[in-house]
Amino acid sequence: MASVALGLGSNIGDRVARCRQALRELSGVEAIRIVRHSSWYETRPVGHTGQPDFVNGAALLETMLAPLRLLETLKDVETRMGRSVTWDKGPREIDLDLLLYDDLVLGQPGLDIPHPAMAQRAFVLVPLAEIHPDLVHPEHGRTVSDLLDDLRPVDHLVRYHAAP
Ligand code: PH2
Ligand code: MG
Ligand code: MG
Repeated sequence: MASVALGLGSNIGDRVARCRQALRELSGVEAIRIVRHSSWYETRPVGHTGQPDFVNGAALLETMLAPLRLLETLKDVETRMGRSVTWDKGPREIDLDLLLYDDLVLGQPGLDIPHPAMAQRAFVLVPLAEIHPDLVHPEHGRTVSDLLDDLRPVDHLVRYHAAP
């Protein structure tokens, strides 16, 4: 059984409903258990700023699926939920990102674990710190809470409030 941190995001349509729906879909998968999830945070887009605000959250899962199988399952749910192709890092109905998988460090085409740049993204770290502040990033050897503290003075790009 592996412990997984998942990042969720949406910036098209009813964003909170889509994130909740994604968790329902995942909990319907036999080999996945949702342990807990964060509040939903409204965040300004990072990167391509000319797109709608996101709702972001994080969840902890337990799974019997190997990393690549889990990735396929996440893609399946994204597709089933009608994710359309816009442009790279552009607006999306739902984005399910595999952030951490136990303490695995893996780099292969199409799958990097830990998720690249998660340590620099407050829209990932704030929700993750809410549900598991002591989780250790295996490359940085630092907890989510410490990574977030490192980020705070420089990150002015994202604003947060727990979405209703
Ligand atoms: N995802 C991106 C690019 N930019 N910005 C915010 N606030 N939230 C996201 O989930 C996000 C983003 C690409 O996956
Ligand atoms: Mg993403
Ligand atoms: Mg993604």
